[in-house]
Formats: sequence, C-alpha cells, structure tokens
Amino acid sequence: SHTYDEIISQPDALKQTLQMVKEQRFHEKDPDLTVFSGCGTSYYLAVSAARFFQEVTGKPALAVPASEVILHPEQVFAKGLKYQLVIISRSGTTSEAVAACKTIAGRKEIGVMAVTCHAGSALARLAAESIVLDHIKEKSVVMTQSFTNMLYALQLYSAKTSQNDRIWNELTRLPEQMDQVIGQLPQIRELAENLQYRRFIFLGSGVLTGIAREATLKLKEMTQTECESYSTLEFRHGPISIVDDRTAVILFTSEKTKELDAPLMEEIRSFGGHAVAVGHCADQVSADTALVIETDLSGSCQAILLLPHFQMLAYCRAVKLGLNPDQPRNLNQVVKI
Ligand code: F1P
Repeated sequence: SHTYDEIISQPDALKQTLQMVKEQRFHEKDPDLTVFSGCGTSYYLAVSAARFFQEVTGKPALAVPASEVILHPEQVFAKGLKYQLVIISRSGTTSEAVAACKTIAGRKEIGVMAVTCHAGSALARLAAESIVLDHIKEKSVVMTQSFTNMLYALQLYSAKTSQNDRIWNELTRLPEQMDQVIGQLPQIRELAENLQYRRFIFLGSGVLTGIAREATLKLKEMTQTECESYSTLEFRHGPISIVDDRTAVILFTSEKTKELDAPLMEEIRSFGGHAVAVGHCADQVSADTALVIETDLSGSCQAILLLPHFQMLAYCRAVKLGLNPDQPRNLNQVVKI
C-alpha cells in the first residue's frame, strides 16, 4: 500500500526537508501578522504552524481555512496593516488555495509565500516566494508524510528566520527521533483493530491542536469512522456526554498540560470510555493505554512525533475493515470546485 510506505519512510523524507530548508535563503519581511492557510489536512497543518511560529518568533500569527480568505477577506485582513500569507497545499492546485492568492492579488501590503510539494504548480507560480518539497511524491490520496514534512519545513523556517538557534538545533534532531517512533508503530495495532470502539475523539491544545485535528481527519478519510476533535479541556463542556464503552478518547499530552490532562482522563474512564494518551509523559496522565514517545526535544518541537501512531491507526483499521486506505470513498488527491 502506498499509504503504508509513505508513513514508514517519514524519517528519510524529514532528513531531506531539513537539508532543503538549511540551504534555502528567505526574503526579509516584517509583517504585523502572519496568516497561515490551506484546506483540509493543509489547514490543520496551518493551525499547528501558526502556533509554533508565534511561540518561536514572538511575532503574531493565526490560521484560517483558505475558503475564509476567499469568502471573507475583510474579516481576515484589516486595512492599514501589513500581512504575510503562508498558503499551504500538497498539490499546489486546490481550488480555494489558488483562489485565496488571486483574491489578494494586487494588495501590496499582503506578501505571499507558498508551501507545496509540487514545483511549477499554480500556487508556486502565484506566490512571491515558495518552499517546494519536491522530494515528497505521495501516491496515496491521503496526506501523511506531506503533512509532517510541510509542518517540519515551517518549524525550521520559523527558527531560521527568527535566528532562534536553540530551536533550530533541537529541530535538526527530529528525523532521527522519528526513526524511533516508526519502530514503535506496531503498538497501535491492537487499538486500531478493536472494532468494539465505534467512536474516536482526539484532544490536543496549543501546537497539538492541529495534530489532533489531523489524526481525526486521517481516521475519517480512511475508515469513515465517526470521530471528532476538540481543544482538550473544551471536551468537558458538553461533548463529554457522548462518552460510553464504545468510545476511545485519544489525548495528545505534554509536560506543560499533563496536570490538567490527568483528571480529564480519569473522568473519561469513569464514564466507561477507553482513555489513550500519547506523548513524552503519556504514562503520567492516568490513561488506560499510554503511547510513550521517547524524545528529548522540548515542548512544541515534539509535536510531529505524536502523529504517526494515528496515521498508522487509520491505516490498520481500514485494512481490518476491508477498505482501501489509499483511496477513500468520495475523495480525490486534489479537490476542485
Ligand atoms: C488538501 C486535501 C486534503 C485531503 C485529501 C485531498 O489538498 O483536500 O486535505 O486530505 O488528501 O486534498 P492540498 O491543497 O494540500 O493539495
């Protein structure tokens, strides 16, 4: 399966992305706000990238779906301010991503940088500057290594352009740590193949918000399982009422959030839900299943390492259900209006 090969070859792809961003020179820019945008997986990537960028550079950033730029540009870009739009798309041809660039064409106060896996794509041609990861040649409809690599490229970009050497040095160690994570992926098989669980909920906050949303989308695309995602503690404010013994709740945890994560996991277990935690301190938050990620990277630099277990969860469950993980129903590699 293409999806399987693309999941397990992530460490090598990340090494190439590191080399590429190391060699690339970026334009100098000083916007009032950096807006990260894309569709679907690429939007969830934007959510994590914006949080990471703001944390590492100290400059304001937010994420919006590309369709919001087309439909409500005045609600995204205020008059009198300078912006940098970072538009993300594996194909570089998704309708809304391309239309977002066209919507703001001619507005000199908005600079555009594209992040894509296709050199020469419409997006790469429209943007003033691009990060092109043309070593990522995914054949599967679902995005796996294109997500981790485009996010990694944007993390490296954030560290490089803000001359944050501490973060840059940490990020250079990520590919070898991804190697270890890939070695642990068989751990997820039991949960993936347990068809007693009919509903999956993914929770994360901060940079992990986008990772949790992307894990949800992988499972939905490959298996059409009912699943949802929330900013972690928001789950307690209503949605928790759906937890029962057919519900698995997956929490993306971290050193910073573990003290508030643990009581939530206990609450979920008390309602009969199966509580799964993933992260460096997954064994410290009262989960039924702890997927401990071995890493010495600090906080937000770990984010990418937490995703592959759930790319693999979706893949294994699809195979168990007799579905083709490479070709989800109702979906194509490029979505066009
Ligand atoms: C984004 C997207 C994905 C979706 C599927 C089809 O495309 O819509 O979110 O999972 O793989 O493509 P792109 O703009 O990144 O090429």
